Amino acid sequence: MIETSYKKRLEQVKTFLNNNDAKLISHYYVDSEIQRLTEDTGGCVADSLQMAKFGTQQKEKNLIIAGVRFMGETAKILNPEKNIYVLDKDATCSLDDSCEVNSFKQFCEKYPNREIVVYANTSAEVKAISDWVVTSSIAIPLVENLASRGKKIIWAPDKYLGSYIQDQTGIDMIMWDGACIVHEEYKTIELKKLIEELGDCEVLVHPESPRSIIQLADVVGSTTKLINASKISKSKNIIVATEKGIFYQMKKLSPNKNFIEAPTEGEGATCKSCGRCPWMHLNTFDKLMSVINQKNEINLNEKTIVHAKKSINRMVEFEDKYYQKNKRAS
Ligand code: CIZ
Repeated sequence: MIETSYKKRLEQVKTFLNNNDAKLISHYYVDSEIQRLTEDTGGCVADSLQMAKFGTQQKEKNLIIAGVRFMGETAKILNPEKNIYVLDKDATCSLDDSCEVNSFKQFCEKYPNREIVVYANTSAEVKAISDWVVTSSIAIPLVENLASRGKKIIWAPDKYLGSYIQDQTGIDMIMWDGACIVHEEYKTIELKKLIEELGDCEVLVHPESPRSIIQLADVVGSTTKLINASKISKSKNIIVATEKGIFYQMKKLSPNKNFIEAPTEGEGATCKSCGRCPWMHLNTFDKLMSVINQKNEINLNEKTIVHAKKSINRMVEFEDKYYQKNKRAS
């Protein structure tokens, strides 16, 4: 029954995308049905950088981004000639929201001799006043490279990812005070108890989590790194501390493993947070089927695109060189 209704929806989406010269691109954190529809229509499910890169290689005029607003903006910055649509413009991100461009500009002006490095989870305007954009997949090598050249940095907006980068690279860092509302919820004592209870288990943690959670991890890394780690892990039980949309990819790769959410409910808590991003949840089938309209289109001014593109492209070039070098070395 479920498969029949999925097949029906898949046909509807295929027809819709064909009729509108459109491609669907989704993040690992959206609901499994949207991820599946994306894969089955020749789109791409990935992290924010790979989503944007995939967009640059498509012939379709319209790109539909299932994720949150900054992902749509990044797609627009890298594909200004295309029409970019998001399923819901209210799908934001607590990190992006914490870093309003004028306040951030004033903050940066206090430290004129520092490189400004911002996480991908920021607005196009914040990216436009920054020197570098990084995703969690490339943050450590890129910042290590800056440190080796004697640079000091301003980091925004995620204080937890920032302190993880600082711990790993030793770089001198001034930090913005932002956090992801999902990752901030993981509970240390409860995670320790769960690890003890399970015995044979592996703990995968995204570095947007607090340091005390990272300290309990077997693997720390970006969404892509955690998915790969879940695949090669020898453990039957995998505890995952990141948005649960990612379980879809992990289960697909390892159907016989148990994937367990890291606890978000503290001792004596009267309510439980769900380890789910409320904005990623806004990406639904119904919204997909009516996405192509002005209300959902991402528009950015040209100056913002030009400046933001410069700092994104610096990361992309760094990433390409970094992986080429490491492939040669391996
Ligand atoms: O850059 C991304 O897609 C995010 C938000 C996380 C990650 O680790 O990939």
